[in-house]
Amino acid sequence: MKSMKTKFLIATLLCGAVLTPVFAGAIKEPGAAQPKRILVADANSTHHLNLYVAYEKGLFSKRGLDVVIEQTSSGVAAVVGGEADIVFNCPTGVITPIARGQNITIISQVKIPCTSVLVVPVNAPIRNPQDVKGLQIAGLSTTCCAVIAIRDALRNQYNTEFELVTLAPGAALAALEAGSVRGAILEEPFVAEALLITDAQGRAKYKTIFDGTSDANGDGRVDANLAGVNPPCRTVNANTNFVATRLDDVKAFIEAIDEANKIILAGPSAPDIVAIARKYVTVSEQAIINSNPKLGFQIKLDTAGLKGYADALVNQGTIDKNPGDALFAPQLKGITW
Ligand SMILES: [Ca+2]
Repeated sequence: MKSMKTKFLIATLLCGAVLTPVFAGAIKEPGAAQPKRILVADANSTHHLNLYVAYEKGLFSKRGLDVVIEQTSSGVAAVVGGEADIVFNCPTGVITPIARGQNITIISQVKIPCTSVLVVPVNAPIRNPQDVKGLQIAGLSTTCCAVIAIRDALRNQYNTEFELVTLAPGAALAALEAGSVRGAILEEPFVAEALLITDAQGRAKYKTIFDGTSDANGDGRVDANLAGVNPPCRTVNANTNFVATRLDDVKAFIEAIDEANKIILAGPSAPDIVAIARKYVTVSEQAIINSNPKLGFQIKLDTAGLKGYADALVNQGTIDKNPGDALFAPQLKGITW
């Protein structure tokens, strides 16, 4: 418990350290005459495709918003510090600063469900959840929603723990290929990318397990999804002062995202949508085509599911108390929750 807190603190400090130069040129001066500018701190992901579609198709600009998307891996810290206005992020990474009283709030869902699953070699000797005990498994971080959910389920339901090797998705795939990890918790489109990898005979090298659709032990029964049923994925999160002082712009931003959601859902693998995804994320075209239909974009917050993540963070000792409805911006009640 203590080590997790310490690790989080170190990560936060590191984020702060790399953050400054990224946003140094983008900090808005008080009273500067650009009331419609919204700075989004973003770490490229097809799970933020609605942001890119809204931007590329002019859905922000037609509402008079000047949205600027800055790439960074420390977007939550940027929003907490007020250097950026909005960040699309895994909710568990936002619940912690909210619980600590920092200046960030959840304003909208991005999508449901989380697409993260356990990917293993097709011949892996893993038939039941207990078989992952002690194995080295790659995952994004200890605060990734899927990693938390899967670890919680293994610990509580199967009295089993694996050894998490913290790796970004591309590195996790490489580690799987090198045989240095026995499995990886991946999300789309990296799951799709892994499933496209074949051996010299053209046979698939990897499969997904314990995902609610497959049967790892061959007993004829589909195995439960260790990450839960329809676990909520990313949320749109904003600086609390920004929401308080720019509510009309916040509402226009959410409206543009909602319009982008409808465009994507009407044709998730349409050529223009796939092209936008590939402009922001380095992944194969086929993986985008295969995975985009699994991305359930919606603005309505899964408040129960998100509060459930807060419970998991309390259980693992990351936060002291579940903020409950205080996770969500009160100004957006009746709109996104
Ligand atoms: Ca089974």
